[in-house]
Parts: sequence; structure tokens; C-alpha cells
Amino acid sequence: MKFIKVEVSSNIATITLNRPDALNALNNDLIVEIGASISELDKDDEVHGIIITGSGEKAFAAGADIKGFPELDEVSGKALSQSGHHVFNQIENLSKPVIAAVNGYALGGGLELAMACHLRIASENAVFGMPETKLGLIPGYGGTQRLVHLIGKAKAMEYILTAEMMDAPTAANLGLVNSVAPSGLLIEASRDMLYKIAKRGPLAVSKAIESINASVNPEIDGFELEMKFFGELLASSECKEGVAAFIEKRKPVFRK
Ligand code: CO8
Repeated sequence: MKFIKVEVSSNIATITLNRPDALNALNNDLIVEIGASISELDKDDEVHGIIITGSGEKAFAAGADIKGFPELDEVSGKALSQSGHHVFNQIENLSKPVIAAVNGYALGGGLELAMACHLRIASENAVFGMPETKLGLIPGYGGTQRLVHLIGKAKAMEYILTAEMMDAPTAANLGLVNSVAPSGLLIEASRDMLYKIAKRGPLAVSKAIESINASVNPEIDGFELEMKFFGELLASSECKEGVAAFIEKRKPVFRK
């Protein structure tokens, strides 16, 4: 991989965006690398959860690579937008939990990447924003949709139209991030959250992700899907183990 680093330790994979000199700006090759590594990690039973973070102290990702924009036209610009959508949808629909550990600027495409993750933990110095209108653009990796789902239409409208940035406490108050951690403890806090989830039934976790995602997909009846999955899970060996463990007053063993 040229633009990202991927490490696995103690069942958690960490994908680090690795263009610190460009504040981890997202070029298409970097996005394709994320997609390829996510596919591999999804197949790896040793990996129970994934963290995406940025290299350096300053940025998670300061957006799409603006320096590549002058070469783009209507057709190639839309194609790059579609490429980002494809990978970000892949992250959002992954059966394993993905946390964005936001260690600095998460702007434009960087914030869109963080929003595609299932959970977001911000360091105290993180800064969030959608500055595209300053460039005469709009978000192009799903931001007009996911920001609305996360913080509501009124605030999404405000932040996208004004291009104003917000600090980590504001992002937490708005529900954009799940929690804020001291800068030096960001990865530890993200790992702790993934370890907690890894103790739960992995099939239940994957079905919960799919059901929750259905709530913002107009093509799927999320209530129907929930009822279907609930029945399927009740009949699963995972649920039998979880219920037996409760009755026998012991911890469930969901993974071999
Ligand atoms: N793209 C390319 N290079 C960048 C980017 C970026 N998004 N952000 C920062 N850099 C580079 C700078 O050019 C600079 O490089 P150099 O040293 O070679 O001049 C280096 O990173 C450090 O940046 P600064 O010197 O600007 O650092 P500051 O601390 O002064 O400022 C900021 C930090 C505020 C984050 C500032 O860099 C900034 O405003 N960056 C741009 C933020 C932005 O507008 N992001 C949105 C981009 S558009 C987008 O994301 C659309 C997504 C959808 C795309 C769809 C398909 C293409």
C-alpha cells in the first residue's frame, strides 16, 4: 500500500491514512487502497474490528486532494465521486465494526470518511467541517446525506452552507461523534470500544449494523428486516450460547 498503513494487533486492525505532508488528503488511489484493505480485513476471522485514523498530529484527513481538482471535468469528477461513494458504502455496510479515530482536521471528504464509519471518537484537538462551498463545490462523498442523518437537516444545512468548522465538544453535542478522548488516549479509547463490542455476539453485531443502516435506506423496510433478523438470530447457535450463559450465570463464549 502506498498511501495507507495497515496493522493488526490483538484482533484489531488499524488503517492509518499516510500522507501527513498533505494533511492526509484523500486522492483516489488512497481511497481504492482503503477499499482493498477493508475487503481483506472483512475476510480475516482474526480481525474483530477496524480503526481508521490519520498519521501525524494535525489531521485525520483535510478532505479530497484539492490539488488534483484542476485536471477534472464533469465526467471525471463524477467518476471520482462515485469511486468514493463505492468505498464509503463498503465501510458503512461492513459486518465488523469500524471506528474513525479522528485525531485532528476531518474536513470535507475526511469528515465524509469518518461519517461512513459506524462510530466516531474524536481527540480533544479534532476539528470538523464541510468547507466545499468555499471552493464552489458541495460534498461529494455522501456528506449531504450522512451529515443530515447524524446531526439533523437544520444543522447540516448550516454547516454545509456556511462552511464553518466545529470543535470536538460541539461535534459531540451535535451527535456527530460518539465521544471525545484526550489526544494521547484516542487509539486506546477506540480499541476499548472495539474490545467491548468484540465480547458481544458477532452475528448479532453484524445484523444490528445491517438493521440500523436500513433505517436510512428508503429502499429497505427496516422494521421488516429487524423482525426477520430477530427470528434468524433466535434460532442461531450464537443466541443459544448467549441465553444458556445467562441462565447458567457465566460469560458467553461467542468466539472459538
Ligand atoms: N488537498 C490537498 N492538499 C492539502 C489539502 C487538501 N484537501 N489540505 C491541506 N493540504 C496541504 C496544503 O496544501 C499544504 O501543502 P504544502 O505544504 O505543499 O503547501 C499542507 O497540506 C499543509 O496544509 P496548510 O499549510 O494549509 O496547513 P494549515 O495548518 O495552514 O491549514 C487547513 C490547515 C485549514 C486544514 C487547510 O490546509 C485547509 O483549509 N485545507 C483544505 C480543506 C478543504 O477545503 N477540504 C475540502 C476539500 S474538497 C472535498 O473534500 C470534496 C470531497 C468529495 C470529492 C469528490 C471527488 C473528487
